Amino acid sequence: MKHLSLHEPTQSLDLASGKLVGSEITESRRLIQDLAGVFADEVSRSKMRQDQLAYRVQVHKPVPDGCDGGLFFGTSYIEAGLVGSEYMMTKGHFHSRIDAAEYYWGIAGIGMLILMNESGETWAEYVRPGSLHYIPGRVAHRLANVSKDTLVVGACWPSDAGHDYSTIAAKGFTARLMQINGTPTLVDAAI
Ligand code: S6P
Ligand code: ZN
Repeated sequence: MKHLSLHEPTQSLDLASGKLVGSEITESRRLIQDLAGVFADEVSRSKMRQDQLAYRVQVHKPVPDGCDGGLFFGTSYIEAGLVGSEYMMTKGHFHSRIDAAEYYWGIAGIGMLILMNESGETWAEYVRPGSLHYIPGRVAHRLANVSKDTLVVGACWPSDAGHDYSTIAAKGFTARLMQINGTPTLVDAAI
């Protein structure tokens, strides 16, 4: 009987760290060994410690994957560092329901949100604590850490969005975020 009852929430979000605690929260990890073929310099990646953490993602899933009308809420933690000259980054994806949009916001560290439309145009925007990013449908997205601290980014997306990793695995993004003379620079991937 819920009528007139008062409840404590069953999960919490630490606003400073992005940490999610409570029920229905999962955490997944991507190690360097999980990112074969993701970076331009595969030789450098293969020489790194393969069990090194690249990034982890906490997600609050109050409804099942694919549920129509629900929302998921997550925090991504991307480690600092370079693979060759390329900043540590997520795999990146389109959503399987390609029209599904997503919000990102910066919590800690400094990074770049790398975006690519279906025509293959790639651009990026800085992610800083407090920055807010609307990712429209039909735009692939990945996060790169350009700071010396862990990049922490919040996200909210539809529970029926899904992840299409295969398009990126096959074609990649058309530009890569490289450290050139100490500065993040988007470089045409074809060059
Ligand atoms: C989900 C959302 C994020 C990413 C996370 C890891 O739609 O965009 O939670 O899943 O940043 O990136 P990726 O590309 O490995 O899923
Ligand atoms: Zn997404």
